[in-house]
Amino acid sequence: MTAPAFTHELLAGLAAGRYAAVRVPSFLPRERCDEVLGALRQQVFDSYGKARVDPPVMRFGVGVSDHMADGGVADTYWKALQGHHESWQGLGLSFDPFRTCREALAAAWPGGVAVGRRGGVEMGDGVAREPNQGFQVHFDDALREYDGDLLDEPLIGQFAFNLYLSVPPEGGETVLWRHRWRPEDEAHRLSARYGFDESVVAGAESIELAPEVGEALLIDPRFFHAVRPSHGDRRIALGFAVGIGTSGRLLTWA
Ligand SMILES: O=C(O)CCC(=O)C(=O)O
Ligand SMILES: [Fe+2]
Repeated sequence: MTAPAFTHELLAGLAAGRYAAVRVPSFLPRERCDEVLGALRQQVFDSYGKARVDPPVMRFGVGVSDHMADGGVADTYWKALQGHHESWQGLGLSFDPFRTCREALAAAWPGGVAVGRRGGVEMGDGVAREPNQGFQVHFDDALREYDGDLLDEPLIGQFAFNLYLSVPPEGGETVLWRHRWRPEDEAHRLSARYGFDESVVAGAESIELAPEVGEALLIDPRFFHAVRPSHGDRRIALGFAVGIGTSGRLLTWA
């Protein structure tokens, strides 16, 4: 579904499986995209843990996936988050882009939106990700990645939010398959990595989305998805995970 704004009906429809993806073109005005992108272009990006994320993906900010330990979250995450907030504040932006994104979701969701907490402490609010060589076929599901609940509040649904700031003239498509993880898919897992061989989605119906600058995209990341390699320019998106909590609130984390 492509729409001028996120609405309750669109988010509910995505959670229920009525829609594969919800896109809002021109979600962020061009001046604001340029402001964030201009600031990010001055920064040196880190890369995700190279053993797990190969081909490498660059990022600015801290994501919990690099700090998973024994089915939980390592102390290193909470320490790294301090640097994360300093780095983002250091960009000197005139607005908080993650807050802007949360507010747009809150306007579409009666229960409101908050940054999720674990052990009473706020999780990270989002990252800038740059998968120039693509993301392998994978799914994201906090219920499978962590023992018990990642957040203090259990989740009954999940979304992945992306806001595209720079897209390549060629490549960089997001591909989504009508296929959710099942045990036999493990045979297709690439060893020690987050991804799967593309044979895992063989025969499944798919949709390919070429992102545009300023567009926001919500998907249910429990469906297998991938990002194709980019050609000709950087592919930079702001992203965070969104859960539907049992209280009815949306809870974000990165
Ligand atoms: O960059 C994208 O379009 C999708 C990235 C992704 O894998 C996610 O948001 O879970
Ligand atoms: Fe993903």
